[in-house]
Amino acid sequence: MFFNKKKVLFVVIAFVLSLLLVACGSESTGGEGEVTYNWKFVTEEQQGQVQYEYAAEFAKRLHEKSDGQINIEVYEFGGLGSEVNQVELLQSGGVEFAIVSPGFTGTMVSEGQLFALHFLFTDDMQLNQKILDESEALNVHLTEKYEKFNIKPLAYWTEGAMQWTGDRPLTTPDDFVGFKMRTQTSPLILRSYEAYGADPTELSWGELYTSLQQGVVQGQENPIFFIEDAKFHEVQDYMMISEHNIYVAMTTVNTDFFAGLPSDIQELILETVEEMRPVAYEMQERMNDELLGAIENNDRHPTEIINLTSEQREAFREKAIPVREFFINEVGEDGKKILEMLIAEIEAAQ
Ligand code: 6CS
Repeated sequence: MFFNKKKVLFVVIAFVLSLLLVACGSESTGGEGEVTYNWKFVTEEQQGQVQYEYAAEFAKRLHEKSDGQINIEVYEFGGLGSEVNQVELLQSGGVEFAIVSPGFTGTMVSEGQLFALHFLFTDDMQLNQKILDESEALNVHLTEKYEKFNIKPLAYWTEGAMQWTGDRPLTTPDDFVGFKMRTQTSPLILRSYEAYGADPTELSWGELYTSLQQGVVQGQENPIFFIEDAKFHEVQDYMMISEHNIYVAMTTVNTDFFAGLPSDIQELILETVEEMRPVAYEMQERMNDELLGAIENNDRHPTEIINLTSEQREAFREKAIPVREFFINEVGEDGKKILEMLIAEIEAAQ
């Protein structure tokens, strides 16, 4: 009962905030006739984490390039509701820009769920980023699917390889049998864990620390920087270097808003998106490296780090491959074509 009241309050606050934000977003004309733009950029992460730092750098560059004409306020996760609420805000124009994880759009853009497929990308992160940058399957065909929902992905980029944490070692698919795994909001992510025999539960990351601490869920997946910065390792005994997937984030803009901008302003935005590709890659690489060290050296909350062997990863891969068939059957012909094209692109890149 208490939980329900809290949830209702949360939704009401998010709704009121979104109305205020819609009212605030503006374009104004200064004394000498110059237009200034005031936009909002919401992220799913907090200060110091990759998405927030990306958005802050993006805002700074656009402000400088436009000689102060473009002002972007960056919002960290927490103030504007859950990750799913943030996607809704982007669609309605309550914010102009957002970093969105496809894992929170699975019930809307079903084709975007392909990022939930384990062992789809390669083990070479730099190559994976190149594929994300250049893929026609993603940058043309998947992008079209998002645009139907008023979301324009401007770039797909990685926040690093995904690792598992748990209250027990997870080294074989059998270890997942009955395991209460936290996931993002996407039917295919759930299916990927059911393929190992797990019992997955969708949750916002805002509730994850407490849920792990209280045993509501027993484990989760994320890049190392996020595990450390969100302190999940404090309430988990094991971290498996599983690299079963890559974490993909999308830089997105409201489609109608972008289409209504003058072409020179659109160009500035697109140019900045391009500049941010290597910046984002370096940011995640540095944070993942540094924070692995922080987990290793944390004596107060020791975490056993288990590197899965290639044989162990292969056992998971065998269980994960049939989930591709499930994706094809559930998502339909366009999703099948996008996935097949992406697989061909990944093979060609290797
Ligand atoms: O686990 C999650 O849901 C969160 N993980 C990352 C790396 N970024 C934001 C997201 O919501």
